[in-house]
Amino acid sequence: SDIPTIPVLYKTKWLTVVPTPSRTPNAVFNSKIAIIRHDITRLQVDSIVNAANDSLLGGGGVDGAIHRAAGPRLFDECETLNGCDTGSAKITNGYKLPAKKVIHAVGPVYFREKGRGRHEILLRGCYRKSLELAEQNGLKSIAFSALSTGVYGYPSGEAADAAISEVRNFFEEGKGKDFERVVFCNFMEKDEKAYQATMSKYFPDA
Ligand code: AR6
Repeated sequence: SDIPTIPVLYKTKWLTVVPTPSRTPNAVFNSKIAIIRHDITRLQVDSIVNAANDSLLGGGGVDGAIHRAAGPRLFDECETLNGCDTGSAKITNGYKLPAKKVIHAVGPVYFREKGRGRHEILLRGCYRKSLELAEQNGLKSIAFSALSTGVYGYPSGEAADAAISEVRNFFEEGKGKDFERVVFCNFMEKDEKAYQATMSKYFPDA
């Protein structure tokens, strides 16, 4: 496996919170958002978001890592779901993972959907549906993998912009009031940098 084994960290230690802003409306959201670089399978949160494909039957990348860490009962549950549309998500148990639930989101294949002008709508749909599922299931923390930015070829910067702004929109609509933490969990330094560069645009520090 190319995935290093990293021990579960204490919640207070793995969080990197962006600096507290001075404007009140942002301060409300600011403490709820975090960017980290870590193996998502090691996070002790209510839900992690998998970058799945429309079969929901596993694959490589973060999907493979999640299935390996969760054990075979995750595959058994996924088999009952009849796949999932691109731009949407479905929820399962977490089994052997430290996370309680897995939200399996199907991001767009960048170059295929860009040609149809749908790449961003579909990626935003994944974030939106995942947030809705977490809220509907009473989950208070959600950690997203960087959906579509691996083999599906979505550029990190563009993906970070869609992801972070969709979370901000969700909060602006008065949703997710019970959320304690929304985490963007990156694996590669380039993705972490893209998220850090984009965060202040939607969760400003000013
Ligand atoms: N923890 C967190 N992030 C990870 C991990 C990990 N353990 N491993 C990889 N990443 P990808 P996609 C990051 O390719 O582009 C699968 O075969 C990785 O660095 O996993 O949405 C599915 O079954 C990247 O930033 O997903 C689908 O067929 C991000 O996870 C297809 O790949 C997503 O990369 C989905 O492609």
